[in-house]
Amino acid sequence: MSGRPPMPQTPDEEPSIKLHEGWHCLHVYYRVNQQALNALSPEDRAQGREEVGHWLNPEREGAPERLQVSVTSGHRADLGVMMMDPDPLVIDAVCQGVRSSKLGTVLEPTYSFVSLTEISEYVPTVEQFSEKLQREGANPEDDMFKARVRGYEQRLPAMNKQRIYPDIPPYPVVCFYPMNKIRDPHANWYDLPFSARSELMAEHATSGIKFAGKVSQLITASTGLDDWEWGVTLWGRNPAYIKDIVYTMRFDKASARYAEFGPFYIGYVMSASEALEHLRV
Ligand code: 76R
Repeated sequence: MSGRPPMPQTPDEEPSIKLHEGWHCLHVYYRVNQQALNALSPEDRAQGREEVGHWLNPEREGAPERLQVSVTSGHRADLGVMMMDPDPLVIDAVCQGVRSSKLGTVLEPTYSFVSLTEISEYVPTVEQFSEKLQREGANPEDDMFKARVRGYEQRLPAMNKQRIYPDIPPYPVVCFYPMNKIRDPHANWYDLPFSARSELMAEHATSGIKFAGKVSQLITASTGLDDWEWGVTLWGRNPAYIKDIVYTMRFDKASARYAEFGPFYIGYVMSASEALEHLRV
């Protein structure tokens, strides 16, 4: 039994590639091919920069709802783009725009990750929040108890909106990695009852909240869409906080026992034109 009811589905619903709730999300990483860059005439290179600047401009008319560019450290990629939109083809159009530009041979995609925003089934409802306080010994007649429940009730809609229609925080560092919860015979997440998973996720959330104001996280779901179950996007006020939070969470049971991780991408946020300048394109 999961905590949240399934999304509304009606038998006469129109077929659509848009979601009932939430956004499509794509992380795509590019490497600069120096040979292809050397082969461009100065005119084509200038035109390519303009075209890519156009496609990767979040202010462009028709741009995805969210678009963030970063320069990636290490050999895996040079440039990262994260996009979110109700329409997956609006996101794909950016990829096709970059590919078909004069820089199309220069910017080689090296990695991508397809996912959807979601409200996790482990986000406590107001009732679950209130029950948890009572289990911890709070008295429901207390004014303090009532204030905490009311506070949660007031915060929850905005928190849920941020989970499915996220604003990107104004932090300079962005980290992305995919992850699974394992299904090993000795530790099978999917064999645990909801109550046990919920408890582990509550411990996980408590450890995450300690990084409020330093790290902001977005979990996007990818079962059926990509090779891993979730994408983890972390934005940091400083790269050290990214290291600290990921290390801290390794000790949470939900990660220590049940998580496995894919490749990590760490990048520094900038505009497309700043990124192309930095990459000497
Ligand atoms: O959304 C919420 O804030 C409610 C509590 C919460 C949920 C349900 C939460 C809090 N997370 C949730 C779900 Mn998380 N999270 C990760 C990673 O590196 C690792 O070990 C794990 C990668 C990080 C760094 C992180 C950070 N979280 C999830 C899920 C989905 C599970 C499912 O639905 O089955 C995954 C895969 C996952 C992984 N998490 C937080 C954080 C932080 C910083 C918080 C506190 C957020 C806050 O309230 O400020």
